[in-house]
Amino acid sequence: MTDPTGQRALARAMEDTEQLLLYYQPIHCATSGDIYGAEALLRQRRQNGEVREASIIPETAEESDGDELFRLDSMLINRAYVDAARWQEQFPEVRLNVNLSPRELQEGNVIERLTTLVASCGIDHRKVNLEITETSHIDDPEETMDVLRAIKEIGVGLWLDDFGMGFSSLSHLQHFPLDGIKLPGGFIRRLPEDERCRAISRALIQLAHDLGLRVIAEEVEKQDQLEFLEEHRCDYIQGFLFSKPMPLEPFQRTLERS
Ligand code: G
Ligand code: MN
Repeated sequence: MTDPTGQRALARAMEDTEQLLLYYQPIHCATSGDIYGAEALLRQRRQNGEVREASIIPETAEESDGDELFRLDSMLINRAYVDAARWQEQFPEVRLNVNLSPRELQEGNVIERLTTLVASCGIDHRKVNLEITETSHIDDPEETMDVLRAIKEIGVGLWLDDFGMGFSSLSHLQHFPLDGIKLPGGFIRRLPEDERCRAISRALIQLAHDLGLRVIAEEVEKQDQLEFLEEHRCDYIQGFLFSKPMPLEPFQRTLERS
């Protein structure tokens, strides 16, 4: 359902460059603790100056017509690429993880747009991972597969976000040309005490590895969660235990210190 008030707020926010911000949350290698990359996360500055998650904006954008969503996605991916080009001058191996709206796979000309971005900021496609959340918009008709294959061909990494929640499908693991999956906070939160969360996390890590994929655990907050994930050979860790999302400059300082 469309929400005209939300859409107006989104349109206003997109015009005001101070209002929508990108924060970066480090993703650490589970074995060495080194920074593997960072996920670009959308934040919104409220009228009182406070910076918070921009929760209504992505939803509003998902519900609005394609153009608005693509404009928002383009703007954010564009900014993230420019930021990553800056840190990669000094730390070329530190990846950028960006979230791509799954609607782009069906309606947007993603490849052209990614290629244009690369030409404008000089970042290497192989240093970028696209995170895609499976929503009702993802099907696996040939069209989506063709786009995913083309994305892989230019060298960009493909990850399924929040795997196991919502519209996740094992057939996507079977057919999509993926590099990895992200284990959602919904399973991590109750580790290690909850038996079902233990079983699900363990099985998903094992399944991913058997398929030759890697795993990033999200929202890791506690030492005993980290220990469980290490024990089960999870590849990468993201979450407050290591660090909160932060603006570009503190992220660069974090890289310099690491
Ligand atoms: O798109 P994705 O599902 O990856 O978004 C992750 C969200 O989770 C971000 O909005 C981020 O601020 C939030 N987040 C990141 N780390 C933690 C954490 O350790 N705990 C909690 N509760 N939230 C987190
Ligand atoms: Mn994500």
